[in-house]
Amino acid sequence: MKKEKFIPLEGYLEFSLDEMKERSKKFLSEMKKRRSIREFSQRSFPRKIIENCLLSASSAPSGANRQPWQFVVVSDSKVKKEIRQEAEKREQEFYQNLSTKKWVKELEPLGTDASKHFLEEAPYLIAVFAQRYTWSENGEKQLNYYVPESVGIATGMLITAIHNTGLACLTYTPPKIGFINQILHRPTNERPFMILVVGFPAKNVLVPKITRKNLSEIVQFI
Ligand code: IYR
Repeated sequence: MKKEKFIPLEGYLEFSLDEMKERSKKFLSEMKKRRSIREFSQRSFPRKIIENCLLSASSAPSGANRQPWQFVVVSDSKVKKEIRQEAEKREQEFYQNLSTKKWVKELEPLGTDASKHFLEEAPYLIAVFAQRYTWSENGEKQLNYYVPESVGIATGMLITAIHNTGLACLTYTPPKIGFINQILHRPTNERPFMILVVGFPAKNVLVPKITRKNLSEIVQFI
């Protein structure tokens, strides 16, 4: 190990076991309040808040520390409209298509349909891209590692940061998502991962009555 390339672990804080219990409980109660919403207020907020959330996301671990994520933040109403139009075209096909009939049926409890008005109403859309490969400084093609895992973790951290900030979001994955590259002029090494719709909840917004799995359903201790 080349020790000169290492630095002391700074910023790590050890808590007492009681404090740890308390902190984990408090964080859980905060996270339990996170819900995906589909009705946004049109009220905007400073871009700096989004920038901080993105930097939190970018602190995620990644394969070989390649940080294979790229974000495009859209607040321009013309671009949002274009994304909505293209997404709704594909959603109409999805909701009418016989091959997706069973899938559409299973979505009924969520109350979703082909209308994606939130894409124009929310103040910010964050398009998340996964870089399958990048170019090194000398122009060599470099494969990235564990790309979906890395981008998935970063996106989860972004959602957590957004929630912690006091905003709400929706993880939106339009069918045949490739059109996002054309609209946002992203290169072909970037695979669109999802769109995060970010903003304040609309007044009196309703959310589906869903439950979360309990501990015994999601974990085994061995
Ligand atoms: N993209 C569609 C369908 C959809 C799919 C899943 I999986 C969801 O959890 C919700 C919706 C839509 O957004 O309506």
